[in-house]
Amino acid sequence: MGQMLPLHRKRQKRSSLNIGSVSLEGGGTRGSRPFFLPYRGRKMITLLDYGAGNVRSVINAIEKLGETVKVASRPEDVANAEKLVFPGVGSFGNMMHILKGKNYIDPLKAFLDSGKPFLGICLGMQALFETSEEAPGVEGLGLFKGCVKRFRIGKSVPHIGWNGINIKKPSRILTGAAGTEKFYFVHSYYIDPEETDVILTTTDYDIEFVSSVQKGSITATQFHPEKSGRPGLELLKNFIGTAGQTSMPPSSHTKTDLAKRIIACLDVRANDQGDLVVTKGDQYDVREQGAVRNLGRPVELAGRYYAEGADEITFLNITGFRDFPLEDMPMLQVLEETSKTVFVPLTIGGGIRDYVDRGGRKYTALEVAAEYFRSGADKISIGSDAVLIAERYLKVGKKEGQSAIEQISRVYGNQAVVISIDPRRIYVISPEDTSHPVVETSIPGPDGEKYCWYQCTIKGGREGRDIDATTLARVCEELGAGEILLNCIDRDGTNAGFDIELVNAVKRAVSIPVIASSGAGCVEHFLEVFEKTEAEAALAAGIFHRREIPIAEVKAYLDEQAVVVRR
Ligand code: 1PR
Repeated sequence: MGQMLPLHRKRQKRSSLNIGSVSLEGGGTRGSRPFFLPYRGRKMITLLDYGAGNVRSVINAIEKLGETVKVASRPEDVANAEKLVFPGVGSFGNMMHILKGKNYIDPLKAFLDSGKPFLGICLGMQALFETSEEAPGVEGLGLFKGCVKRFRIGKSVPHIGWNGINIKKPSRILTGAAGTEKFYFVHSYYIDPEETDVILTTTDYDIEFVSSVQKGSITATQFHPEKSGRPGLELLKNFIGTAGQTSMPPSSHTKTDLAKRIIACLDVRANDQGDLVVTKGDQYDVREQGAVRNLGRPVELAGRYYAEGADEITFLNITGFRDFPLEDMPMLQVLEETSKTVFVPLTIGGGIRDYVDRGGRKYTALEVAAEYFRSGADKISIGSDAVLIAERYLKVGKKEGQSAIEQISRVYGNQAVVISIDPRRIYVISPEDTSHPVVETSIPGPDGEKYCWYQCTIKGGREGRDIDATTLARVCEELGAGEILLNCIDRDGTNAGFDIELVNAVKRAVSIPVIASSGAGCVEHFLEVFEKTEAEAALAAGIFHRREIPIAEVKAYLDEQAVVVRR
């Protein structure tokens, strides 16, 4: 677990596909003012990477601010650091196990005692506490008294998305902040400090939990500044620099709300000319007059959506089910390039499963995922393989611990594993006509059928399987998935609105967040999905690619209708 997988050392071959060049300032400018000027003469930032996740984004964010990052590869690097950033990823037990195994514990404790600047992010903050419910019996660094607890709340867990902060004391790290910004969170556990004077901010998600702490030169946040767009980069800038006084931002929430996320999705594949393009299907058919629809270049489009306010960007390699994603690596390049300039979460899907290459070398899904995380992905999404995994689980009747879902979630955490479901409606006259759970539908079938079940498909909708979407979602949650990306073949590309009945059926089956996808055609469709379902996010592709409705307009409309969004 958490081992440095050998694959990345072998990555020399670059893609022969043209991914398009980029020069992006997405999110990096407001008006004409470039807000990230290089910080000269600063002390180099040391980043502790214990090899279990996406630290690329933190490095990219710091480099975007003009600073140089040295990645600690030995305990001495931590001991000699001037400023240390510790982005934790994965699980508490795994993290402490690796830190111990690599002899980082003592130098880390010494650094924390030294009075030199330290920034812990997410698990890197939880590590500072004594214990965690995530790994009973495993000792944390114990700098702060208190423990890390699991959310036991009436809302979906993990807590994923953009939420605000209630600021509890003055600090330098929030210099320049208005106090009303939202930051990106993704976690199932939260800290419970015994000493209340260390609390810098709290956040509300059914309960009020501590979302950052500060003591002397030590700052640590549950949210991810490197994934929080402009306010996150401002916070990192304050950590890196020395400017700014200890002060309170002009305003602060008294109670915060998790925003409904608007996600832009880029279905990516090679066209007949060998260019990697963003395409878009109508009910998964991406060809128009025989040619693959070309709606733009992946990196450029991702940059545009970041600048326009997308809360998250999803790339789906739609031919991943038949190609080996690591043989020719265009998607890895797309991720690497995108994550240099796009500071919101990136999800990548397509082809995440075990492989045997032409030379007979075996690759596990975990290795494929590891390569994506190293290239800048925050979450991976599993489509076809999840269906086969669930079918096997139902057949065997127990967890075997070997599936892609189990392996990847064990190393990278549940929140990093998204299940992309591609269902289509199968109409029946009565519930007795099928063994699958049915929905009584307000949209009758072609022969007036009043019931339907949602059949899962694999290979981009080409093959229907004998399992329904609600069962798939439930089983995948049990195996360790942290989120569901719920497509709908019937609605994909139709502009007819989300399939509300489908979203409700799946949402009822799971306690993890659900992203409603497919069919968005106007701003009212986003309102409908948030009013009529409990979906945490809505994803769209066609309307954004074709510039029919900008993301900002969707958000402005939702805001007017009192739906909480990040603006
Ligand atoms: O099966 O693990 O290799 O993953 C393949 C992934 O590629 C799956 O997540 C699957 O959903 C996706 N995929 C495969 N073939 C297609 C296709 O279109 N031919 N795209 C495809 C799925 C659906 C959505 C789309 C929304 C919103 N795309 O992601 O973006 O439906 O569209 P809209 O707003 O225009 O209606 P694996």
